Amino acid sequence: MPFSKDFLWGGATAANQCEGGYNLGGRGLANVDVVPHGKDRFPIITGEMKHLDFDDEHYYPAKEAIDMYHHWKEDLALFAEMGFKTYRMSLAWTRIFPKGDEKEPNEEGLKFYEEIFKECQRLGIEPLVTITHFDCPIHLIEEYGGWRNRKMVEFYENLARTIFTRFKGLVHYWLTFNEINMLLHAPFMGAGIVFEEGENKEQTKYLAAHHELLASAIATKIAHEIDPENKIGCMLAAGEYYPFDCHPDNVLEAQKQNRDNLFFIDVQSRGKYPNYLLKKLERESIELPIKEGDLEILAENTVDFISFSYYSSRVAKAKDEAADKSAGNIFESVTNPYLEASEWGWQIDPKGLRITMNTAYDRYQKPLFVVENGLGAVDTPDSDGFVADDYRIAYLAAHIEEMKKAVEIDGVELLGYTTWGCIDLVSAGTGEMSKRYGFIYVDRDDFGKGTLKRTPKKSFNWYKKVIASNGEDL
Ligand code: P53
Repeated sequence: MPFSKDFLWGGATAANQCEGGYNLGGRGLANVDVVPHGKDRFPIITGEMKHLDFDDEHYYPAKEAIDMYHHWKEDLALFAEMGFKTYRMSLAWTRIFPKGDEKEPNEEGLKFYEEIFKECQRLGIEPLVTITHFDCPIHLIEEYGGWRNRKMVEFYENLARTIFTRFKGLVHYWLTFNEINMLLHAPFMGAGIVFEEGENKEQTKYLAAHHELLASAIATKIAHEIDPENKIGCMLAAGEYYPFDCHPDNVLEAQKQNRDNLFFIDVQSRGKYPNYLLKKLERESIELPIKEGDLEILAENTVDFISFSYYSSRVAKAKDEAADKSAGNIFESVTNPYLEASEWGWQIDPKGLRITMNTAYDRYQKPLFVVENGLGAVDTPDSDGFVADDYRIAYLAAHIEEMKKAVEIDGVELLGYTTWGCIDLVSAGTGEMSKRYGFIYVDRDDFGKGTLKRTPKKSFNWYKKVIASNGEDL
């Protein structure tokens, strides 16, 4: 049997994409709340368009999302029915620190999560908690400029200490930043950054990167001090870059593009900036804001495990002006002619998961955790409201099959697997509800209409069987 008996099967969500209740329980406003659905979304999430409040012209899907704020008990019960061993979720920073720079936390926010964790404990579900999943308090953006400011490290430290103390014994698995490399591609989501005119954007991104890496290391230190049983992971938007072909220029280009993402977790896992990155920054006259003591903190507080999301592999080509680009993703990639694509143009490559796992394990020699994987698709319920999502089952089964090979044949250490959007939720990239990932259908459309009723899809029973058989019955 490839998977150990305590293998953590489950599903994953993020607060801003499912919770809603944006103005309830003393919660403050965050970047993720003010990101609308529609054509302005992209310029906003990439920090190119300043938009820090609501207006009447746009629809804001995160405000209510799927209203898990009021449905969490019912949703956890459904996860338990599938046999989840773990549930990956994130905390909304602004529920706990509404503005972000307060000294004392908002008790109502802490209480909200405490109840969820207690219910998880009762159901035998181990929470896997992302401390920040693309969220940053608006006040910290307006007042301090987001993660370009070193003060953010202190605010994050306060958040981390608060939650590790309060949730001691209830939570043991933590991720510091969701898809930390996303800050290079969507800096408003990844780091609360809105670019100013004439600003050196690359410089700003690496400034933010150093601050997040430092904050991540400090959080790791505190987590271990407060409870030696805490396990802390880094989190990467992964997906190996393949060379377009065997032309050495393309092989070199693929290596370069892989490094642009991997450098973050090189730091988090090995404890130092890799030389290839330092050389690149030197060439581009970009400075890292390293202060005395920073490098020691990074070196002494590396993560316990490596987690990542995997949706697709990517392709790199040295001279790619004329190349056919694969659509619909924040990450640019040349189209892979051997692969099919989802309705949103994300190419489907189960073997790429095995390849990505092997690269990560070879490089870090630490246990891995696949914390996101899934198919965003249009689901059409029949007259009874039932969705026969055989396409989703096929996608997941093929990926689990390859994951199994990585463990059984290649000997990769793997802690668990959580599918993305185990219940339908708002898409991070597009703000749509119609891009669905769940085992559970939620009656809500792209414009906020619907009853919010939850209905298990065909994949619900399928995943239940997968978990019950520990991955044997696919
Ligand atoms: P959506 C792009 C590429 C890889 C991962 O994405 C990404 C994105 C963002 O579009 O994000 C992760 O909802 C992220 C989740 C997100 C999920 O992938 O655009 O951690 O928040 O929902 C899927 O289809």
